Amino acid sequence: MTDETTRAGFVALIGEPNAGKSTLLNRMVGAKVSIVTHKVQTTRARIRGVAMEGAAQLVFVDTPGLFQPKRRLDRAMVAAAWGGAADADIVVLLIEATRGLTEGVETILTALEERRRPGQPVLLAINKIDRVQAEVLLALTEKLNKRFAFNGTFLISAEKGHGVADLKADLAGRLPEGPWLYPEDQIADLPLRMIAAEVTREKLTLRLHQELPYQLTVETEGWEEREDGSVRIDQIIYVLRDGHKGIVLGKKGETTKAVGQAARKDLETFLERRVHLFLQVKVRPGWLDDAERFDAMGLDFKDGNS
Ligand SMILES: Nc1nc2c(ncn2[C@@H]2O[C@H](COP(=O)(O)OP(=O)(O)OP(=O)(O)O)[C@@H](O)[C@H]2O)c(=O)[nH]1
Ligand SMILES: [Mg+2]
Repeated sequence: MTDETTRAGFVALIGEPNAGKSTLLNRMVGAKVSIVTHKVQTTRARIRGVAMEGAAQLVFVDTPGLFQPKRRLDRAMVAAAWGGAADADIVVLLIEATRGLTEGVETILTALEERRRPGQPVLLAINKIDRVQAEVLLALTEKLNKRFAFNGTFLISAEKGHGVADLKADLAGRLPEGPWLYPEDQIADLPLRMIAAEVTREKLTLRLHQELPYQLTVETEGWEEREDGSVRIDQIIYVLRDGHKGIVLGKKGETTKAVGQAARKDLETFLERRVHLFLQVKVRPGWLDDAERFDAMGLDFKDGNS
């Protein structure tokens, strides 16, 4: 036992869609808590992951990407992201090294200048450094620090792990002193049913093309612990149109079948037990304007008001 002072607090990860926020959260936590795809707008709600660094407990808040919202769902997502930043002790802005200071980043920085609480640290994390030359990073670091008063800059690869330990240590040192917020062994603060639904949505997003992933949602309907230690999970995939249902099912149901298999595998790893996963596809034309669906996603329906 050491008598080191305990620290705890919230670290919000914000940035443009696809910047690598969820990848970073998973790496910090050491488990796959938040889903990751190569497509934009993968994360839809705030997802908390808990990591320890010595006597400090860091609660990372993954947020939906910040972009120009068009639909109700988009507006609710962006509101959830800014809400995450507002509540956080520290904000980390992730920027893609390959894209640099885009118009989208520019918009985020302007908003951040207005929203930042007095004294709230904002760190810059330039991500995906495995994909650019060192000179590019140097120039980008300078440019971004001229543009905004960051409290620190970190060059990282969330995927490969470069620079992540330094960032974590720095964050831990900035947290306020206080008791831990979660039990030491807890890694996520999201109902298992929701994590399970997210895993299936990840597999659907990876398999389906174009707009379809943005027009569906997954909900866990049933969760039954069985005597043999396995669990039966029933989920519904809501789509907007009949045509979408056909695509999600695929020929002879082969798409849903493949999605179910991939999701089950991940869930078995996460839950450390056998999983029986049953997927059903339902057409619900108005789900994108249905308050209940937003609740299930962990979003505030009213935030979507234009
Ligand atoms: N090369 C490389 N790719 C990365 C790195 N970090 C993340 N990625 C990839 O970038 C893509 C987006 O990652 P996500 O973690 O889903 O990004 P996000 O910011 O959470 O995206 P949204 O949830 O849509 O806002 C995925 O294909 C990741 O594998 C990195 O350090 N290097
Ligand atoms: Mg994400």
